[in-house]
Amino acid sequence: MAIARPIRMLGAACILITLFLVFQINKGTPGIIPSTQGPSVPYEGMNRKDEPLLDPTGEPEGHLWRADGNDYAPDSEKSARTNAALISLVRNEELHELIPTMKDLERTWNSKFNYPWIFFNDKPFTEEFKRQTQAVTKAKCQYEIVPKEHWDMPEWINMDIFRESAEMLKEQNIQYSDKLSYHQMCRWNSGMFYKHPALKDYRYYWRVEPKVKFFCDVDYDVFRFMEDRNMTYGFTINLFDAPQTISTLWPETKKFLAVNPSYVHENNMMDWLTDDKLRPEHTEAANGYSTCHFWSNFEIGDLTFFRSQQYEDYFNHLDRAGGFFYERWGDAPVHSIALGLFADKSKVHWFRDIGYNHIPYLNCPNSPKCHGCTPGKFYAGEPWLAKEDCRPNYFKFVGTH
Ligand SMILES: Nc1nc2c(ncn2[C@@H]2O[C@H](COP(=O)(O)OP(=O)(O)O)[C@@H](O)[C@H]2O)c(=O)[nH]1
Ligand SMILES: *[C@@H]1O[C@H](CO)[C@@H](O)[C@H](O)[C@H]1NC(C)=O
Ligand SMILES: [Mg+2]
Repeated sequence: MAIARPIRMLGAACILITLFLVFQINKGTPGIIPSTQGPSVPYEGMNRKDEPLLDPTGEPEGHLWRADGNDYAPDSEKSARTNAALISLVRNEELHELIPTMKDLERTWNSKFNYPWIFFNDKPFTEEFKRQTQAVTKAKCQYEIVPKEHWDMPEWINMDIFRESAEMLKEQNIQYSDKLSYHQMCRWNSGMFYKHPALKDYRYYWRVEPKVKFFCDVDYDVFRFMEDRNMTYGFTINLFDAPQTISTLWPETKKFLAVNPSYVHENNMMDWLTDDKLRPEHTEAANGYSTCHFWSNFEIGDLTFFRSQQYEDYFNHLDRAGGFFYERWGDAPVHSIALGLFADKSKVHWFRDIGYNHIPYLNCPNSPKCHGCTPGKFYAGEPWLAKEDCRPNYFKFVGTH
C-alpha cells in the first residue's frame, strides 16, 4: 500500500527530530554527570554561607591616617594629603546624576579629607556644570578637556569593519555595541586617562562615575592607606563579563605574552584569569579567559602601574589589534588582565568596607558605619544577576584581602 506523500514527509520529520534530540542530550551529558573537574550544576551565584559581607566588617588593619589630628584643610599648602585625586569622565548632560554621587562621597569620606576633584570631558564643560559641582565640595575642582588625539578613533581602524561588527554584536543584544563614543570611552579608560597632562604629578586616583552610590562612612585616608602599603589597585566588585564583547582579547593577550614572557609577575593572578571550572562556557566563549574582572567604574589605583613599560606595551598591542572597535573591549577586562598578569596580587586590595552601588550590583558590608543598603546583598533586580558574581573565584585564587 502506498503511503501518502504528506505522511511520508511527517515520518521523515519525526526521525530527524528524534536524531536531533538524541544528539542534544548527548551533547549535554558532560554538564549533567558530576565530575571532579567542576560543578555538576551551573553556577548560580555565591552561596549565602560563604558571603563574607555578612560577617561584621571594620576598618583595615595597620596604621590609618585620620582627619583628627592631621591637617586636611582644603586650602592648606602643607596638608596631610598625598598626591591623589578623585577623577571622573563625565558628560554635561549627566550633571544631575553626578551631583547626588558627589554628595554621597563627600558625606561619607571626602568632606573629611578634601582631595581635589578632576573632571574630564571630550567636550568643554558648561558654566552650569562647574558651578553646581563646585557647590557641593570644599575641595578644589578642576575641569579638563580630553585631548583630541586621546579620544579620536586611531587611523588604522576601518570604519566599515567597525560598523559591520557593531551590527553583529547588536544582534546579540550587546549594549552600546554600535555607539562609537562608548568604544572611545572604553579605549580612553584603558590606555589614555593616565596620560592626561592634568594627572602628570599625581600618583593615586579614585575613579567615580555619575549615578553610583556610597553607603558607608570611611574615616581614614584611603590614598594614604594605599601609599603606606605600596598598593597597586583597589576594587569593590568582581564580575564576569559578556564573552562576546571580548572574543579575541585573551588570544591577543597570549600573543603579547609569547613575545614578552618576562612581563608576568611571579606572584600573579593567572589562576583567577583562566579558571574554567566555575563558568566553563564563559571561559570557552572568551577563548581561555574566565572573563572575571574588577568592575572599573570604581577603582582606586596607582598611576605608576599604568605608566609602566609593561602596561604601555600591552595597551599598544591591544590598540593595534583593533578590538576596542571591532569588538567591544571594556577597560574593566583590560585593566584586570593587566593587573592579573603584571601586578603582585598581594598589592591588590578589596575595599570591603566601602559600601558601593553601580546599577545593578552592590558591595554592602555589615557595619554600623553603613546606611541605605542591605549587608551581603550583591544585586538588585532579576535573580539571574546572581551568577555574574565572580568573587568566589577571586577569594579562592587571590584571597579576601
Ligand atoms: N565625556 C564623556 N563621558 C562619557 C562618554 N561616554 C561615557 N562617558 C562616561 O564614562 C563613564 C561610563 O559610561 P556609562 O554610560 O556609565 O557606561 P556603563 O557604566 O558601562 O553603562 C561614565 O562616567 C560616563 O559619564 C562620552 O562620550 N563623553
Ligand atoms: C612598590 O611597588 C612597586 C610595584 O609593585 C615596586 O616596583 C616597588 O619597588 C615597591 N616599592 C617599595 C618601596 O616597596
Ligand atoms: Mg556607568
